[in-house]
Amino acid sequence: MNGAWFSGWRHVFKLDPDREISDETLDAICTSGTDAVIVGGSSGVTFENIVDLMARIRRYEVDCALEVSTLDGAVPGFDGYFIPLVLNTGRAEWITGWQTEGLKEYGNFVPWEETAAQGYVILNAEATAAKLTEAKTDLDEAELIAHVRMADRLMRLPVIYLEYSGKFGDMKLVKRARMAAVQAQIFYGGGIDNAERARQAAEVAHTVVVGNVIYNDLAAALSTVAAVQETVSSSLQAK
Ligand code: 1GP
Repeated sequence: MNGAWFSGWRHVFKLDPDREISDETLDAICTSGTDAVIVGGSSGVTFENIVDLMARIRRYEVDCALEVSTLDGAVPGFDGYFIPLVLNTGRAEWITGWQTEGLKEYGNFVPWEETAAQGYVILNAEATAAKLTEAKTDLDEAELIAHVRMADRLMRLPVIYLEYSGKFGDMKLVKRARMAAVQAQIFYGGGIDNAERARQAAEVAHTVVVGNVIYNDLAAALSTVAAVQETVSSSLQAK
C-alpha cells in the first residue's frame, strides 16, 4: 500500500501498559498470528510500565510498536513508533502541541524511518481519549470525510485512525472514510469483541485494532485474528 513498515498489518492487538496481563495471556496474544502488537493507552502510562511490557513482548517475534502519547513515554527499543495527532479536537495541544514539545526534547533521537504520525478521529464520546482531548465526536458523514481529506490529501498522514474505543462503530461510516482516503492506511479500533465484528471491520478498514476484549475474554480476542485474515484473503481473491 504505502511501503511503510506497518503497511502489511491487517490485524493488530493493542495492549495497555497500565493494565495487568498474565504471562499466559501475553503468550497467547503474541503467538496468535496477529500482525503486530501496539502498546498504548490513554491514562496511567509511564516510562516504567511501558519498559516492563515491552521487555515481556520482546521475548516473541511479533512486531511491536509504541503509540507515544505522553512526553515521558518515549521508550527506545520498539520496532516502530506512532505519534497520534487528534484531528477532531479544538484544543491545539492535542493536534501538534505536545508533539512539538516532545520533538524539542527528543527530536535528535527519533528513528524517523520507523516513526509515523497517526491522524486520530475519535468517534465515541465515552472513550477516555475523547474526554481527555475534548474531541468533537458527533461528526456526520460530510464532517468525517472532510477530516479524512484533511489528513489524507492536505497533511499526507500515512495513517488515519478511526477510534471508537469501547464501542463498536458505524461500519458504513468507516467504509465511506476508507473510500475517501487515497494514500492513508485506515486503522479501525473499537468494540471488537467477537469474530463477526472483526470480520465486519476487516471488510471496511485496512487495519483492525483489537484491545479491551483481550482482558475480558481471551478466546474471543484470539478468534478475531483468523476472522480478519480470512476476510482479507477472501476479498483479495475476489479481485
Ligand atoms: C483502543 O482502538 C483500540 O485504542 C481498540 O478499541 O479497546 O474497544 O477494542 P477496544
